[in-house]
Amino acid sequence: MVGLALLIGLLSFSHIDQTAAKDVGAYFDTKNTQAFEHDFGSFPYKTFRSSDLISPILRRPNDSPQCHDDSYIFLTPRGYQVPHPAVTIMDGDGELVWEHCVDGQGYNLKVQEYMGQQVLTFWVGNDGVGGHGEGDYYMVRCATCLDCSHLLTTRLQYNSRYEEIAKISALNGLHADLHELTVTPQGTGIMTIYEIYPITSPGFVDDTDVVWVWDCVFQEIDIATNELVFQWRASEHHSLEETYRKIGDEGRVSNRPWDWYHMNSIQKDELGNYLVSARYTHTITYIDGRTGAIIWILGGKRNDFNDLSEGKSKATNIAYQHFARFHNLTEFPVLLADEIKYQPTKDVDGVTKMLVSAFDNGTDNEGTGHRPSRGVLIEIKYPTKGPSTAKDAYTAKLIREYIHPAQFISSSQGSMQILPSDNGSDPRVLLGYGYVGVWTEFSADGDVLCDNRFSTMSSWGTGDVQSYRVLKAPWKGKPVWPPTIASGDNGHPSISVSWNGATEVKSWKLQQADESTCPDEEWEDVSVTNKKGFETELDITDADMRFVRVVALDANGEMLGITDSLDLGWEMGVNSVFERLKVRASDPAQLAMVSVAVLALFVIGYEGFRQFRCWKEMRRLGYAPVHRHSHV
Ligand SMILES: *[C@@H]1O[C@H](CO)[C@@H](O)[C@H](O)[C@H]1NC(C)=O
Ligand SMILES: *[C@@H]1O[C@H](CO)[C@@H](O)[C@H](O)[C@H]1NC(C)=O
Ligand SMILES: CC(=O)N[C@H]1CO[C@H](CO)[C@@H](O)[C@@H]1O
Repeated sequence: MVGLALLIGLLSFSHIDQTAAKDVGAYFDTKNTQAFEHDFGSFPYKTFRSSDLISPILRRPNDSPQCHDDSYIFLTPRGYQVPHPAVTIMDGDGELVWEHCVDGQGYNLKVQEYMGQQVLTFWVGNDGVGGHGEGDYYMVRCATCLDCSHLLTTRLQYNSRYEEIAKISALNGLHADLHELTVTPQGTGIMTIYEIYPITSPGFVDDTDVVWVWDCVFQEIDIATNELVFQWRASEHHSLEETYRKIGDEGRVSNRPWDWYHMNSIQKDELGNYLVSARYTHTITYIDGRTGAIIWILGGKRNDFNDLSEGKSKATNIAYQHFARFHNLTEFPVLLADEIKYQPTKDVDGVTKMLVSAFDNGTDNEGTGHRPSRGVLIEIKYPTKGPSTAKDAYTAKLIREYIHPAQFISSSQGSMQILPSDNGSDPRVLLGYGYVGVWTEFSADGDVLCDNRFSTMSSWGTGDVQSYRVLKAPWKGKPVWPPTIASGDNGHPSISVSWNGATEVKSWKLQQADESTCPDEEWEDVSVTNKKGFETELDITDADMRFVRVVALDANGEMLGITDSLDLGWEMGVNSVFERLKVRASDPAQLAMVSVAVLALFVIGYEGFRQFRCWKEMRRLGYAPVHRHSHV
């Protein structure tokens, strides 16, 4: 894997100038398609003055007001041309909100609810172990915590606001994989795990009795107590014959395991059962939460569903799919209005009807077909109480497929999220294209509403710029660290201010003082500027004292945080003193006082300088120690 990456790196060395990521500078016009596609490598990005973070630049060939709600975008840009992998939040305008650079690779940034609180979770670790990862999940809280006493357990360090509250690791000596961590309302976390595992299967390949596989396990862990609640192992329920991935020369020895299943998503439903997606068996499997037994399988060689889809596109031919999720029919009140009339609830007369969504069919090295990647919305019907042999007891029907107009194939990763509507209309559908640095929002009917590209078209399919998933959610971030400032000069003196992670800042108030250590009441207000993007530039023409700082204000004008003070230099300080002298000098008495003060200062200064010279001379001559010894 690493070797391959190196090889690709070497091969692409000759044209590295075109593909390398480049800074677009402070005044890039994001509507300049030509420049975006050709002038800044495959990952055009922006740098800042007040922060050393970098922000992806978005090109948006389609943009509709419908996508602009109060939600934020959660992604994890990485790839051969991304300068450093980072978990990233952007706002609806494509402006950076939070970026956290990780040590290793970062995947799977999500907003989840833990113990009634909105938290961020993401994975950090080594993803170079064969298409999956070995690492840990981190949980970070952002909003102000009202009652956190329940988090004060030994394993959860109590911390507020963008600080780690839990590190969630796999148990039994295993490592958490990057594909999934689902936090449940019961305070458990369910994660994917890959383990090298011997499977006794004489004659399966060559003359060996044992096939070494990357087996897939999921563990459900109580986050507060770190106890294992449930564990499930793929090879105990699916057979090796179900895979579509050829064994090649793998599987004979333990250090060359065969990646036969490749679990990539898990959801637990309100009945306590699990929905699991696996790439190489092309299966979405519904699993009994008590026994681990398979209830049904959608797709793959053991598919239980009779495909009722009309037309060429089918429901049960999913392949290499990701991010399988259940939905109630009522989530699509308009699209499924007729269905809902007959099936207003999930179960009617012992028959369950649900929707399953998934990001479907990226190619793979050995893939042959070239159907474009798509999001699928599938309606399934199955007997609520378990196995039935009745005809059409299990049916599946493709309700909608969502295909990007560029019809590209994302050969790995990807996500499909249903964005709930709060006004009775159908939800929107968000596809993150994984291996291709694009995310797109569709209407429920399949029309593209907004297309967001953080990589150039020429880099699609190269792995230069990727994000495992791209998700959208409301979020409130109130960092514990202060906002930061830096000075600069773009023709006129200015300072820039930003606050990594803060979502509630509406404006910035510039203040000034003669001393950096002034108590708060001695800082004078200079001006207020509305926040504009990640970094806002403040004009300081009106500032005339030596030190400035910036106060972050929320929509009500309440203070959220203050930067450190910035020294504009002694020149500004002297100017400011002279300004004041000029004003006061109009009064003869004050003029006399000031003159005396200046004279006194001069005398003290001169005396100090003389003393200093004496001391230095003494040291040079070696007299100083005598003075010290005289006390003995
Ligand atoms: C609901 O809100 C969306 C925008 O988010 C808008 O396009 C749609 O027309 C609204 N529908 C109704 C029924 O108000
Ligand atoms: C579907 O609706 C039921 C209530 O009828 C609810 O308990 C369940 O969580 C919903 N499922 C999903 C996937 O939203
Ligand atoms: C590119 C790719 O993975 N194509 C597959 C998509 O799914 C169809 C149906 O299962 C396969 O035939 C293709 O090979």
